[in-house]
Amino acid sequence: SGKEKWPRGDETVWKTNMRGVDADVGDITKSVVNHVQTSLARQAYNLDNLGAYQAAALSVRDNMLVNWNETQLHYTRKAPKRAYYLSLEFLMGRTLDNALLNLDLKSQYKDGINQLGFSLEDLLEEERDAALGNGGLGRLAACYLDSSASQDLPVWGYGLRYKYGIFQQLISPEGNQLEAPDPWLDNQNPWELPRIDVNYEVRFYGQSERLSEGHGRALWTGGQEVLAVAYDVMIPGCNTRNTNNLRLWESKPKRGFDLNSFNAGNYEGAVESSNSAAAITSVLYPNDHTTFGKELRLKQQYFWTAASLADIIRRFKNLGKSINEFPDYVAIQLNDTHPTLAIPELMRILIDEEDLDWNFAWQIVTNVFFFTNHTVLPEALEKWPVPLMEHILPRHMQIIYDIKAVSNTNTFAARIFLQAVEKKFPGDRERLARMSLIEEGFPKQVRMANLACIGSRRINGVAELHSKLVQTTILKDFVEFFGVSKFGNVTNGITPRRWLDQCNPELSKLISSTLKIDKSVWLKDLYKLKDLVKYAADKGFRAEWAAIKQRNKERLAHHIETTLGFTVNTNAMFDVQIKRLHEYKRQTLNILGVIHRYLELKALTPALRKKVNPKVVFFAGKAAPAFFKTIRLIVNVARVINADPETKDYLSLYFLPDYSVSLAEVLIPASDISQHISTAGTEASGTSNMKFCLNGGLLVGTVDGANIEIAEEVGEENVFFFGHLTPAVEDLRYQHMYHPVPVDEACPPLANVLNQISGGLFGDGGVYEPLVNTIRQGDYYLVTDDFDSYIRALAMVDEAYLDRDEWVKKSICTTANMGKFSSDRAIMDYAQEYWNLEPIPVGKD
Ligand code: CRA
Repeated sequence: SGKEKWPRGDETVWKTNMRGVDADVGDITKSVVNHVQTSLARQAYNLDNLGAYQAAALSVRDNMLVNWNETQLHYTRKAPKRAYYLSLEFLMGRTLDNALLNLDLKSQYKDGINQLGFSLEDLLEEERDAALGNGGLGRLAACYLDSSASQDLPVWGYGLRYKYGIFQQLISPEGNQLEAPDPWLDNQNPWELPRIDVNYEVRFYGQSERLSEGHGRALWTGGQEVLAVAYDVMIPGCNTRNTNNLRLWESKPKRGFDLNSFNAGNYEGAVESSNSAAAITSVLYPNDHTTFGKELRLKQQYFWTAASLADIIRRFKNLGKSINEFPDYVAIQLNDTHPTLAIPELMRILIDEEDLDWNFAWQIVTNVFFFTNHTVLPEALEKWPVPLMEHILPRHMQIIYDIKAVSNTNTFAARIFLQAVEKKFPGDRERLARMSLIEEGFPKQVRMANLACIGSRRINGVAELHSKLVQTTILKDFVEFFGVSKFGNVTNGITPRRWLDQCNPELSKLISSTLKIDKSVWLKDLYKLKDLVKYAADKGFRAEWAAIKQRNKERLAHHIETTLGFTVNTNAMFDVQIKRLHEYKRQTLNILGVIHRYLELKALTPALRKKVNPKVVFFAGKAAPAFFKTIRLIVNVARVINADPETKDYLSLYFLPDYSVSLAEVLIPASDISQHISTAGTEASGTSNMKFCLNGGLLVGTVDGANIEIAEEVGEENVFFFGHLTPAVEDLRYQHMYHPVPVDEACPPLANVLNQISGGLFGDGGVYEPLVNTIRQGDYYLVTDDFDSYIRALAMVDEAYLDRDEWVKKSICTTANMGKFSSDRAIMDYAQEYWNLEPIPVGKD
């Protein structure tokens, strides 16, 4: 078509019209009303909050789109190295408030929405959470996107557009968890841009025929082909025009339906294949720390990695570079082992489609990928049965066997193969078996962590202790083989935009006015909070600080009153544990502690009771079936103690159903104390611990995960540590196994609590026998061993809380020293130490 002139038509007409909504209120109301009339086809007289929210969201989206387009154009022109964050989960929560704050348009929209007769606060409540994740791993991915955009880094996320996110949790009156689907897209999602023009075909099943001897090309044909269609979600940076992209794939049938069946009158048969294609992205698996080896899950993983890689390669090819420069332009971060199939998939593309030599392809692959491990719990290490892999991905199974077994003496390639291991550790057969990509057994299984490890350039854990444990336990053999420099640590972080400015606006304002710097500065350089320390001595400042905490507690109480109908005592200390339920996180320890406190209160005289520090304990979190009983116990303990007239003013307990990002945003700023009480060595990092501390809540915790680094930063005197340390845990487990001591001897107060449960104080004791028995027998997570020290730590919390001045000082010093835990620091660490990425600010050159 020759040389076309771009833009077509009159360039100045284009240029003067290419802009977002102006920041003045008049322009904003005009744009919102315009969306009401045109995009929504509604009118002023029948507009409800939902409609007004949608129109406001579309108007804000217009603004983001201008920046988003400009950013993509800028990145294309500058052609920098880019990083791609592959995560099966992105727990984004709501977008409107975050977008308004990052774009610095909140006050203008507030006024504009007011002029139209609505309140922005109400509209914000209309938005449904994008809950495409289970917990920490998915929320971390969301924080990292915010930090990448805010620091002008050319990073895109790739994930799946699940039709149903994490299930909605309901709690029955008996205390059972009930699950309902989360049809989050039912109201339409103004934050996504369907890209019907961006789509790829992804193959499953079929046959793979080797075209040459050895490990050369193969031809993979037949089977099922499914279409991956892109949906883009804009990620606005804070105080910058850089707006990055999160690309989520939806599965669609390649052909709408089978015309032959349709013509033959078989209407159901005609849509069958289309249903199976659509099923791939229909639902997020609600598994946290477990794998269940489901065929559909494997299909999700491959569908997503194949589409993402095809897209990444297409973008790279547009640069006109040769394929051996791929690692100079592309870094791919594997968020846990879920995207590990990207490793054999890139091998397949390079060998079968680009016709590269095996070793050369492997060299490219091992320079592109980076792998983050998020847990050392064995039940979370992914393995796929070889027969299943062979069936669904026959070509990839060949490649995995090639990686495992290829006998090539090329020095680069050889060092990764079993022969090389054998050479380095001759005769060490057990080591060979441990390091193999294939675990022997019936059936044989592919070990995804080993594959991720062998195929990546660098590997990291998510907190100092965790990274050390990764290197000395699950990946020890690989450290000894590759050398320790391939392994690193990037301690997790959280975005202070959402987790301070957005969820705690009053505290944010107080910080800015006290430090006399604009929030856009300290929100992007969180170490600036350090200067707050000197105000801890200022009585007036402390009073303001405490008053904000009090108002946040009242905000939470109001939320609970309106949603659940309970009246919460806001004069009490608020003690919060919110996270997925899991045995290792020890919600049991917490609830047993609550019961212990209740029994102690009951034993006091009314006069003595009056001296007790009143406390309200909050729990929230979703559970897998194995942990339903813990919720049931919490709910039934709440039922009993909240109704006890003797004690209810001193101790009450709430289990808040359907924990979500949005609920966390109300709970976290309201906490006086929060609990992070995993058995030492089990919680890789934790990130809610950081959120509480950033909001001036103090921490009760074990010496585990990022708790340790938080204490290093804020000072151990401001943290309530308890429990056995990591090195003791193995020994204690060994003792339990070979020299068991009954709970009655090991810890009489705990035995008393367990007996009360079994005796029926909280309803039928038999219901709780399985739960109670995990502690009476085996006690793998050491509840008994840590109980006394836990109770003592809580007593110290009570004592510290009595001296309110000192408490507020601790609270201030905690917030002030949280600079390290900004996800900006974490993502910069990845950019510099792993990806080799530079910021590419838009509009600054
Ligand atoms: N559950 C860890 O357990 C960690 C996050 C993010 C987890 C947390 O301690 O903070 O990852 N691990 O790094 C995980 O998902 C598969 O492993 C988590 O979210």
